[in-house]
Amino acid sequence: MKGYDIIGDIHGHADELKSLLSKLGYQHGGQFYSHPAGRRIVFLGDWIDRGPKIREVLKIVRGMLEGGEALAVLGNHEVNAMRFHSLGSDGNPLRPHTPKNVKQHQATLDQFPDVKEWTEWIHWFAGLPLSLDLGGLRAVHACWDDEAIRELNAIGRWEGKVLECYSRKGSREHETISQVINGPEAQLPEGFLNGTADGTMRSEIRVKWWRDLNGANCREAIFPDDPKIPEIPLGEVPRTGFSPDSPPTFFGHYALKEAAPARIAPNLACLDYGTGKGGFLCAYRWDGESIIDPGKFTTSKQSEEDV
Ligand SMILES: [Mn+2]
Repeated sequence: MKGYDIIGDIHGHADELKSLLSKLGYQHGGQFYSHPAGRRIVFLGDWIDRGPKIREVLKIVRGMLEGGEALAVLGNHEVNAMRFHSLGSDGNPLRPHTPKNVKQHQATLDQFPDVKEWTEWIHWFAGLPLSLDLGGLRAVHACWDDEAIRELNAIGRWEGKVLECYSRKGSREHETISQVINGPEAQLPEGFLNGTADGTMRSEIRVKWWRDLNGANCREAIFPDDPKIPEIPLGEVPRTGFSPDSPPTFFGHYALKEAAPARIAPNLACLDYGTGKGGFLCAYRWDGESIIDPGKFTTSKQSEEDV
């Protein structure tokens, strides 16, 4: 079996991506990166926004996909971009151009002043999946939920009104797609707010969707861990659907702050260590094992800090 190297959120950090690819043994053959032993990359989405070299990241990812050297799932940032640049039946953008939404997308808007070029990238996003089940290995941007993944297959890609339906909270499309690309969230009780990494205050928390959250309090449920969150009961327990006997499952999205990568469970690892937020890019080198090996993470960090 040929191995896969799974890479977490990149957010426009092409230099870190190139350094990670070369550490993993990939070489640029003129058109795209490939591995001499036939290994392939699985990209976990969130290639755009924030960083300085978004076009270069997209070209590397797309080149490898089109060359057959990689597979990929979309992240919430790509899906948000599709909505930002699409109009609904009422003539308004599916993702409203509020100051908060513009700010989140600003680096991409600045780096792609040519609407025609950007529209072409959006069309490319629309052809990519939201989850991958390769048998011995699964990949998703934020959350693996067996039922949501089944439902995704029934909903299909973005043909017809899927993107517009997804933009309506409460719709079947929103419940399903958001579960997979944003992950489940829980409401904090009245009066509590949660300060996120980008400085906004939210009344929701992201949760540990791989465990049974019945009976858990907010401190136990929140992911990543945050000692500032009080040990108050979870209001409504968010929907989850990760089987403990799943094959190795990899996700990104959560911008972990740990200094070194680690698995969450023998069959589960998050590969987003906050590139561009003071963190680093992270990959896992998978060779068919059913137990994630803590020694097989590779990062974009310089050698003395290597794991
Ligand atoms: Mn994300």
